[in-house]
Formats: sequence, C-alpha cells, structure tokens
Amino acid sequence: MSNRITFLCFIIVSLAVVSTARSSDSFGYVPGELLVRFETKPDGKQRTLTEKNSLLSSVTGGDVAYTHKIVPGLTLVKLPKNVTVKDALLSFQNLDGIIYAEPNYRVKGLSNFPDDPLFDKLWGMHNTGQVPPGGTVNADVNAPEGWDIHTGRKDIIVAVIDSGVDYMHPDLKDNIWVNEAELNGEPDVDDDNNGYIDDIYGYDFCTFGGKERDSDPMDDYAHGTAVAGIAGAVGNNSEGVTGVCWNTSIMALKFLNSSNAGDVNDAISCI
Ligand SMILES: [Ca+2]
Ligand SMILES: [Ca+2]
Ligand SMILES: [Ca+2]
Ligand SMILES: [Ca+2]
Repeated sequence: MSNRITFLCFIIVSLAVVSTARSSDSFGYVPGELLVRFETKPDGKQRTLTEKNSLLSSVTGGDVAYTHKIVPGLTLVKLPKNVTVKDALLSFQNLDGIIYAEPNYRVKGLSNFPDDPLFDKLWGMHNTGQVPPGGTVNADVNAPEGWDIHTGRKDIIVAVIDSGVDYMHPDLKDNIWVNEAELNGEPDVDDDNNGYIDDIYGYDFCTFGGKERDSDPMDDYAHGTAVAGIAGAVGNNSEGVTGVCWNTSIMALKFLNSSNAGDVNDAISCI
C-alpha cells in the first residue's frame, strides 16, 4: 500500500517540477528590463551611477533604474527601445565588471488551494508546519503547485487494489469509476461481457478464509477507502479532504478481507 502512495507522491512531485518549468515559459519576463549585478571596484567601493551607465553604454546601452540594497551591486537596468532582452543578455554576460545579468522574470503566486475544510490537516500535500505543531515546513509533495497546472481527469482510471472502497462515501462518490453497461444492465447478467457479472464499481476478488468472490467491492476494513481518498477524494467541494487528484475515476478492487488479510493470487486477479 505504501508503495502506491509513494508512487502517487512521485507523480505529483513531477507535476510540480513541470509546473515550475512551464511557469517561466508562459509568464515570461518584463520586456526592456534586466537585473544586472555589477562587480565591486578594486578599491572595494561600488561603482557610481555614472560609472555603471558608462559601462552599459560600452555595449548595448541602458540606464540603471533602481539599485537594490540587499545585494551589493544589484540593479534594475532599463534597456534602450531597440535592444531586446536576449541581445542585451548576450552582451552583458560577457562584460568585465558585471557578475551576472538575467531577465526580470515574471512570477505567479500559488492560487489553487481547495476549499475542503480538512485540507489544513493534509501536511503531506502542503506543509506549513501545522501537524504536528512544529512540523517541517515544505516537507510535502507540493500539491498546490501541481494543482496550478492540473487537478486530474475523469477519463484516467485509478485502480485501488486493497480492502475495497466505500463507493458511497460523500467525499468519494463523485470520483468513483462506474461501469455504465452494468449500472444500466440486467442483474445477474454480465452486460458488458467482460467475464464479471454486475461489476458496477469494480470487483471483490477476495477468497481468503473461504470467502466467495462477488461483484461488490465495498470496503469492510476502511483501509482501501483511505487510500482512495489520498489518490482521489473529491477536491474543492467544501467537503472533507482532497485527493492528489481532485477529479478522477477510482475503480474499487478488493482482495483484502475484513481483517486486512488476503493472498497474492487474489491481488493478481485484481490486476
Ligand atoms: Ca510545498
Ligand atoms: Ca461485467
Ligand atoms: Ca449486470
Ligand atoms: Ca473533498
């Protein structure tokens, strides 16, 4: 079970990395501006404004518009109208007297926080040190960063192979996979001809301790439901928690019995 949770974590971490890369592409940078850091002079002093502008005029030109105090020599440079950021970067980066130059990148604050009332308990998604008090800030999967890009898709089915799933749970029912052919079909008939009769929400493959297989994967141990919630509790629905995916289709496949015991053969059958 923990392997599956880890796998989900990897997915969302990957999403967050993609998110960062895409952000700088899609938001871009402020045209006509560069952040330029000037070297300290050999005598240990900073260049004067005139000296800085003079250095800039030796290449593309430009004017120092703002001097930061927190980083010695760091300035905002406004470029002449006919000079692109790209061209100025090439010139400035190879110029003696300049430590570095970079675009004035636009950035965007995280906005996609769900309204689920228990979201603040989910430190694995977004850790502000809230649980337990004094927890490690940002020891999490950066879920909000991922949600700025994507919150999931109904057409991607997530199979939860566990003790079953409470497919009636108020914070899961809208994200449960449904086999429409069986839902609208005949009882005791394999309507979609897939080898399983009445597999509406998934299937119960558990035979442990002499139990019979059947079409109802309702959770009777509560572990599979918790796993399903991590993967795909409905997000931003003002209810309970949220899953890594706000929207998804969870297929309930049961192989563990009501005492959380099962066997490998039944687990394979779920797959
Ligand atoms: Ca984080
Ligand atoms: Ca069927
Ligand atoms: Ca049927
Ligand atoms: Ca929810």
